Amino acid sequence: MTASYFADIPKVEFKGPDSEDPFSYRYYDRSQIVLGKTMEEHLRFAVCYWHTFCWDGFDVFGAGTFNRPWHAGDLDQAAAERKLDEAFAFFTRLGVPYFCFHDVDVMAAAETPADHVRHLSAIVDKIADKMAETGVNLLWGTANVFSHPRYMAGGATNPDPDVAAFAALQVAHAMEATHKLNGENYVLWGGREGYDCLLNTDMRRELDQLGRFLTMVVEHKHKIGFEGTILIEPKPHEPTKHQYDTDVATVYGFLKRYGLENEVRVNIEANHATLAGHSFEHEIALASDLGIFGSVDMNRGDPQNGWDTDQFPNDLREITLALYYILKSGGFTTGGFNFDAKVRRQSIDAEDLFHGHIGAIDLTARAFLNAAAMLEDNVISQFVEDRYAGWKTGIGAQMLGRDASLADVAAYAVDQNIQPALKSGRQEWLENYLTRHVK
Ligand code: XUL
Ligand code: CO
Repeated sequence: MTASYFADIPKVEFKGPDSEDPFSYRYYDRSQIVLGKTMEEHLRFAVCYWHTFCWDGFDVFGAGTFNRPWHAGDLDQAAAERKLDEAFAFFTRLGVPYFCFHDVDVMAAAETPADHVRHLSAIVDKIADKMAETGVNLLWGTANVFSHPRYMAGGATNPDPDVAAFAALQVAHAMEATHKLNGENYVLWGGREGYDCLLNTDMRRELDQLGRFLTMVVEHKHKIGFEGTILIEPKPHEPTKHQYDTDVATVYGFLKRYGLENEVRVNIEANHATLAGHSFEHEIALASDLGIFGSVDMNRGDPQNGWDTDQFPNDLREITLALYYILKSGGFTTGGFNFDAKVRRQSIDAEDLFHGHIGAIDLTARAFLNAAAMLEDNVISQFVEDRYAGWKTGIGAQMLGRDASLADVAAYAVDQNIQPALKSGRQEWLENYLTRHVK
């Protein structure tokens, strides 16, 4: 057995905020108790397989730059196993409790349906052994129904039902693999479920195909006894011009239309939120208000670029706000923080993969501590509570309780000769409060 690609990297341990060691955590102390639970239990960090172990650094203008040993040659079972060994060497050195994968990330390449099933099942047994050996668990599994050329016009929304059938095969088997590996969630990201050109697209039909497909996925989950959460990951575009699962609000409307709002939640990705023209915290807060908050893909975009750059997060203020709304909603249940992030194409060394993850883990832990302090002193919640206090009694309560019609409310306004007083929204004061907590 050859030495691990990561052999020179030490196990990353917590050494406190003053540590000068780049391979240490300064804030992520997994056993520290905060708000009644350990940091590890709150944050539930996961490494994604695809960016870290599958991508070789290629971009649309140039070939791969990384030269990882497991990328040499065909992606057969031996290469898939080498990649698996290295992935678990990475997870354990980093000290994360979870990982996430797409079917095709982990298995030997397959072209036919029968080979797909065989190759996936061959690697799932090996993954199970690795998980048992290391104690690293599966946060979520998913199927890649967007990369293969057959999916160029979509998976479930394809004009050709045989392509949808191939997608069904992949999703059924990826969900069964997730179930077998005790995964806590199953994710659906519809990268090509959308359109490039409206002129060749029957949108009504495609939405019905997608609704039916998702219903079958939910039925299959119950049939096989998978108790994890099904998550849709919204994104507005890229690779398609328009993606149907645009953002949290759109996904909620879609789920309601097909009667699935109690069955499916969302996996919110920071860079997808910003591509949709929202802040990361907006998407989190809305999902939690709608009762569909599930999990998070951590990363960031580039403010000057209009695509999904999937960089590791490094903005403490942004992530503190995200953590605040996650904690306010009660925190994760089956979800967690998956780093759907990749090092830059010039960051070619093994250690670069560590720097990316260590920085992001520490940033998230630090943001979590900030957010926990904000939650404990209750200033924002109290301010918001007071701001809407009028709705608890009088005409506000009558409107909400449906005791008053529009005409009743109009009559009240005249009878009482109401003169609503202007009240400051205190935005700057609240922003200053947040700034004080970003530390
Ligand atoms: C693509 C993306 C995916 C999903 C899983 O933008 O985020 O990697 O997270 O398919
Ligand atoms: Co993602």
